[in-house]
Amino acid sequence: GHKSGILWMTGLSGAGKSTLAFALEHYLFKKGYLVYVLDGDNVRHGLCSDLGFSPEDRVENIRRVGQAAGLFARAGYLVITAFISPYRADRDRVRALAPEMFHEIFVDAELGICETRDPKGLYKKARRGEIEEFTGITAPYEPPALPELRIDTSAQSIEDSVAMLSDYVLSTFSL
Ligand code: GGZ
Repeated sequence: GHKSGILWMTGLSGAGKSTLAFALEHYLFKKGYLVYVLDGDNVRHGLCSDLGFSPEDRVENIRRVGQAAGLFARAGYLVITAFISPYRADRDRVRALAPEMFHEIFVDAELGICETRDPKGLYKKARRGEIEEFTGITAPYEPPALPELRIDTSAQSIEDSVAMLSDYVLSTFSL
C-alpha cells in the first residue's frame, strides 16, 4: 500500500511538467499505485473551461485544482498535478489545505531552453504579441522558495528526472 497525497509540479510552459507527470504515473501505476494526473488538458477543458490566463483566472484555476486534488487525495489517491501555478501565494494556499499531504516539485528549466523546445509554438506566438500575458515573457513566474524536490530538466534527461521522482515517491509515500 501507499500513502495518499499531492505531488504538485510547478514550472514554466515547456519545462516538462506534463511529460514527467505522465511518465511517473505510468511507472507508479505498474507498481499498483492509485495514481492520477491532473493537468491543463483534463482540467482547462472542463472544470476550468470558463477561465483564461489573466492573473485572476490563474488564481481561480489553481484554487479549483487544489480543491480537486484534495478530494482525490482524501479518496486515497496519489495525485500528480501539472500546472504552471505561477504564484507562490496560490501554491502556499493549496499547501495550507493539507500541509502533510502537499509535496511541491519545482520542474526547473531555463526560460531559454523552454523557448527553444516550444512544443506548441506558443513562445513564438507570445514573442510576436499574438498571445497576451504569457508566463515567462509577459507574465510572471515565481519560483518556489523551498520545494520538497527540484528537478533540473535543462541539465538532465527525462529518464533521470523520472528516476528522481520515483525515488522520491517510493521513499515518501510507502507505508
Ligand atoms: C501560459 C499558456 C498561456 C499563457 C495558453 N501563459 O505548454 P502548455 O501550453 O501545454 O501549457 C501551458 C498551459 C498553462 O496552463 P496552466 O493551467 O498550467 O496555467 S496556470 O497554472 O498559470 O493557470 C500553455 C497554455 O496553457 N497557455 N496561454 N498566456 N501558458
